[in-house]
Amino acid sequence: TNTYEHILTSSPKPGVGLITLNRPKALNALCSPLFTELNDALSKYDEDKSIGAIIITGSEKAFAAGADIKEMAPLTFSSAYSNNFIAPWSHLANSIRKPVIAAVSGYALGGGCELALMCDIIYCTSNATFGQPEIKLGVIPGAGGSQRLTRAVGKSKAMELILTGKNFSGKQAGEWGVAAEVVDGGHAELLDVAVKTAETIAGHSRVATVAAKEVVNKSQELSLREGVEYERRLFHGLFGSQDQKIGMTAFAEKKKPEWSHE
Ligand code: CO8
Repeated sequence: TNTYEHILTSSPKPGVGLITLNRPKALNALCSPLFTELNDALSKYDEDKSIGAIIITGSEKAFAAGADIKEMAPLTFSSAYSNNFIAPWSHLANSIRKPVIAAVSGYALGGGCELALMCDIIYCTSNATFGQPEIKLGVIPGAGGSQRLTRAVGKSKAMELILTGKNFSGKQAGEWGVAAEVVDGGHAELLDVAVKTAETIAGHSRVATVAAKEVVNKSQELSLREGVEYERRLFHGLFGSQDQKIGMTAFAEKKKPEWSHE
């Protein structure tokens, strides 16, 4: 039901948009056409009023084995700089307002790891393989890895990972707080957990959900005092939504809220 070449889209449950990276011959290496499609699918789900949460996943073998090395190999500084190579990857982090869950099994290396780190919640299997191996290719992470991984695991571990290029396991990702949960089992079990969480999120008020994502993300950018003030302003703002009245009235009446998403 879609016209994409490198990704699949579906809705496994009401309110849930699932994007599956599907370039198996290259272990879902993130070539530019794949990213164009991913951005398009993300934008469509973000605009779709029936969708409340989005999942990005890959296959059992690979979430994504990185940016496409064969595409990058001949790049020059001038062309990378002039064409702002990799900049379109920021669409997910900068413009998508609904919550996005990464469900990672197999390889999440380089740009694949960075893609997962751009998502709001990461779930993985214990034998998922994360890493920033760019140093082994003579470059460095280019899609936010040095910043987001460092915020996720702290400076010393991030330095070690980025300077050695060594991988870390899904189990470690869980222990270090990179992943919210390490799911027992394989890709199917992982996807079940991701879909359940996405369903839970999609069952909440869309207005509140977008606000919640926005304020948590502000914690990564602002000082504590600015962040707390930002949160309070948005909290105040939500008293202007219909869903605040619906949610609090339903609680008092011991009913399930029927959100207007307004
Ligand atoms: N790009 C292009 N093709 C790839 C990539 C990739 N990242 N990863 C795998 N492939 C291809 C292989 O070339 C191979 O193709 P073919 O069959 O035509 O030879 C096919 O996928 C299957 O791969 P393997 O045969 O290598 O599979 P294995 O199971 O033996 O190994 C690995 C799996 C360990 C994942 C191995 O494929 C590998 O090491 N891949 C590269 C991992 C990597 O280095 N990723 C980081 C890339 S750099 C990056 O992401 C930078 C992101 C930010 C961009 C900033 C730029 C400025």
